[in-house]
Amino acid sequence: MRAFFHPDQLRHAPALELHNGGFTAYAEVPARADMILTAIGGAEVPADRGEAPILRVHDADYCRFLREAPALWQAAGRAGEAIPYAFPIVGRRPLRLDRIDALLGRHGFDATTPITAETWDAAYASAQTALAATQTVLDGERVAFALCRPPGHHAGADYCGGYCHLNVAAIAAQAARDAGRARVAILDIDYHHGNGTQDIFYDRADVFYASVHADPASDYPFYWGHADERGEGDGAGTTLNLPLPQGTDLATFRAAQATALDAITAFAPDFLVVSFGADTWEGDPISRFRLTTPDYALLAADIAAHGWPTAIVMEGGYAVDALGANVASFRSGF
Ligand code: OKS
Ligand code: ZN
Repeated sequence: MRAFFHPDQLRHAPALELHNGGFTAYAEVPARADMILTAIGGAEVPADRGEAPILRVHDADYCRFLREAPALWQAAGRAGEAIPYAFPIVGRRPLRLDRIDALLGRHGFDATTPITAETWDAAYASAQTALAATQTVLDGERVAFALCRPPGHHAGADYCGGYCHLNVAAIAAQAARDAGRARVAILDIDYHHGNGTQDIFYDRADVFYASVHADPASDYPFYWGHADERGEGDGAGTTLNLPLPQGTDLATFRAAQATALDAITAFAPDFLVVSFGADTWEGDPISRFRLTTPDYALLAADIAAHGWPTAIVMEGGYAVDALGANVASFRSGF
């Protein structure tokens, strides 16, 4: 299976995140990518397809914000990485916002996703990696792997959060649509709900979003991912959320994934994007499912059995020493 990765993706490396009332070491570290690269024997550098496919998903103002926030932060006299602290909880009126702190709260939904001077370039490269894998599959390969980091599924059209800035799965799905694939499905099997991906396609009938994840009653991102969120307008019925309790093991996870695959089968996609997170692993430091390394090959084989042309994009997974083996196991199942 061809794999893609750009070295610029390593440049996003915040030191700290605000979590549980204090600063802790940032969990989404560049070493995650190094471990995966070593385990899978390297990856190809993606071509640069420019900003246009990113702007098919994200607002231009938001992309400008990601590029300019570090300089505005510095101009305000701040050291370190840009982190929000005030959020527009009552609606988001189209106010003209100049103050960096207002912009950070407007375009972010948590304090755990710092923006550094390197963030835009790394997120841009991560998006190019997703686009390269997508193009490989559009050109006829059965499956391809995008070693995306920073990850993407918490990022919406105009907001970041959950270590995500550009929604690589959504960018891949939209690129497949723009290449003429009429019906695209996204299967999200990261531990966390992909709220950004859901939001981006919530009112669209042409992109189906199915997610298996930890119940938002107990886990981040808390405000999305409940079973009653099913899409709206033209997209009514094209969102499927399957929340599961902490402690979930292979049997329960596999059954939920089968339910998602049945729904995707009924949708009859001509392209699939898999948002793959290895934070469902039993030893993940921030998650509470109990999948084992060999389980990933079984889950992947269940997906592969459907035969859909598939681009896999990497999302979470924070047990750095186990990450390479878990990704290798998932790839082997295809
Ligand atoms: C920990 C709380 C934030 C969790 C972010 C989850 C990132 C992830 N500071 N999403 O799939 O893995
Ligand atoms: Zn996750």
